[in-house]
Order: sequence, then structure tokens, then C-alpha cells
Amino acid sequence: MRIGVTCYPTVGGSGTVATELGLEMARRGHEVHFICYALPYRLGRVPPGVTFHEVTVPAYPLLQYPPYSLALASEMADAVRNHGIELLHVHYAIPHAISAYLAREILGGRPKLVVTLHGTDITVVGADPSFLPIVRLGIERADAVTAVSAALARETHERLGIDKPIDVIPNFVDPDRCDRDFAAAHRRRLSPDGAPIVVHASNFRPVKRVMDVVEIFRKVLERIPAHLAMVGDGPDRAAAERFTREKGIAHRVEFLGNVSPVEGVIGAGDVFLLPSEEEAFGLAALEAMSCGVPVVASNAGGLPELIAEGEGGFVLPIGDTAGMAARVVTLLSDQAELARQKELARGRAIREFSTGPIVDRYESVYRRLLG
Ligand code: GMT
Repeated sequence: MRIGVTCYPTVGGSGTVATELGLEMARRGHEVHFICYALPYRLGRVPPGVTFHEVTVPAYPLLQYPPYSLALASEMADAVRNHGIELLHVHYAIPHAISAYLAREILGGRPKLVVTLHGTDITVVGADPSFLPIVRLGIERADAVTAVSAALARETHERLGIDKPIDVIPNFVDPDRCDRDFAAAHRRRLSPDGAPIVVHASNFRPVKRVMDVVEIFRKVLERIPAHLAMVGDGPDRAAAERFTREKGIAHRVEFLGNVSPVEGVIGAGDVFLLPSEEEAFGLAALEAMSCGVPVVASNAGGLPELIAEGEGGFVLPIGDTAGMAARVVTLLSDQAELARQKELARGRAIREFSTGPIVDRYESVYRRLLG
């Protein structure tokens, strides 16, 4: 198959899923064309069969808002025409679903369109009344729509008032990306005194409730010594850093920014925290589990689909910082149980969310459309 892939190239779960999926398709012998405004951050070593098409957005004094969606549609149409692309798979509905729809209009009805919904394209940005009609159009005109959890599929049906079937295909992970030696080196650096390490990784946006992370950790420190590693960057980082200084716990907390490979630091932890307000799936939590790090999370969105209670993870109500802190303390206080939860976390990640079987499900969506 000749497949075009569009995603946001910046650090984040949707870009990771899109890139790893495209790379795996290329390994399976398909021809894959990434059509993005920059090289996806996760692309790394490019295998044969992968091509990159850069979307350049024209600048002109009149254009206060450079028309990315239109430039993308033109680049998509060009790539399809010149390379015989049979299917465009776009990740994140806004504006990618509409750009793909426009490209197909330009070309008079081909190629097939697949839209994967990742989360805030429906729950936050897509829910804005100014975007809702256009998101609905993009979804309705796609040949297939996938969502990363049943919760997100349900929410899409409810918020958009559509009854189009949505294939639920969860995020996936390659457990071999966990490098134990690399993680051990991070562990020595993060915890010179050998105290347990709590980890959080996100884009530090309001939906992640980063202030809950530092508050949970503050409560943990009242009971046991520990360290907190904060991976990633975003708008709420400064407030979280300030909080740790004001509460006198900054010496126990390290803000690492965006690091690569992220599994290197996540894998150094003993517990991963994800107390999000919204979370369609929670790829970072899956990455933690795959490295044998149990997760304490909120019950937002698709997190209860990823986390089976007591099987390497625990979910609590959104905002229950006391409950989450108590769960972390319980875990870290019982070495035998912690070791068991680490095993269970990795086992579940490998059994339910390994790359191969999940990519099979995307491949069968493609085959269903192309025959
Ligand atoms: O939606 C976002 O805020 C960003 C997006 C991303 O690009 O990382 O995250 C979403 O997609 C991931 C990959 O499918 C999911 O694992 C995340 O749960 C989801 N984030 C939210 O729903 C907040």
C-alpha cells in the first residue's frame, strides 16, 4: 500500500503513535509518505520506503494567520498525485481531517481518508463551538475513523452528535525501547541516596493537572523520603517549579524538560503519576508500564481502559490528591508488593499493547478500505 501520514511533528503522544505506526508499516513493506510541517521528532533512523514531504506555509504581510490547513491540503494533493498515494491517514482531527478532505476534493475523490482521534482534538479544542461544525464535517467525510479509546469514541459520538462507526485502536508500545542500563544511570543521578523515585511525564498543559503531581508528591514526602522526576515541558511548568520552592521541597524534585528517549528517565522510576483532567489514552503511562513502572492515575477518559486496577496500576477520582498520595506511599512502603506490581505493569503492557498486534488492527482498517 502507498500511505500518506500527517501528524503534528512536535513531542507528544499523537506524533509518537503516528510516526511509530508509519515506521512499522514501512517495515512491513508498505510505502510511507510523511506530510508534515517539520520532520516528526520521533522519526530517528528512517528505514527504506519512508519519504518526507515538508509543508511550507507561505508568509505574506496580508496573512496575519498563515493558512497552514490550506498549505497542508495542497502538499497532500501534490504528494498523492505524484506518488500514487492510495490512502491518507491523518492524526489529530484539527485541522488535518479537513485538509485531507480538501486534498481529496482537489483530486476528484481519491485517495481514501483515515482520521485518528487522539483526545483534545475532540475533548478540548474540538469541543469549542467555533470548531465543532468543521470537526464534525472532517469526521463525517472520512472513510474510516479510529479513536485511541472507547471513552474517546463515546465522547465523539455524544459531543458531535454523529453515529458514524469508530474503530477503537489503543496506543501501543515497543517494550524493547526500555534500556535498563540507561535507566539505571538516570536512577543513580536522580536518587543518590537510594530513596524511591516518583516520575511524571507530560506536556505540562492544564489538562495534565501538573499542580496535582507536585501536591501528591508533597503529601508523599510527609510520610516517606523520595524523589520526583518531572519530564516534559509546557505552560504549567513554571507554576509547578514555584510550588516546589515555596513548599521547601525543591531539593527533592528535578525538572528535566523534554528528554530523549523518554523511556530512559521514566524507566528509572518506581511509580509513575498521571492525575489528568482529560486523558484519551495516556501513552506516557503505557510507556512507564512497559518499563516495569506501576502507575497511579486519575480515572479520566481512557485511563481505566489502559490500567487494570491492581495489575501494575491504580486509578482514583480526578483531583483526589490525598488518595493518590496514600496509594503511592502504600506501594513504596512494601518492597515485595512493589516488585510484584512492577512485573504486573510490564506484563500487561506487553500482553495487551505491544506494537505488532495493534499495528495489525490499523493495517486491517487500511485493507478494508483499499480492498
Ligand atoms: O491531545 C493532546 O493534548 C495531545 C495528544 C498528543 O499529541 O500527545 O495527546 C493525546 O494523544 C495521545 C496519543 O494517542 C494519548 O495517549 C493522550 O492520552 C491524548 N491526550 C489527551 O487526551 C489529553
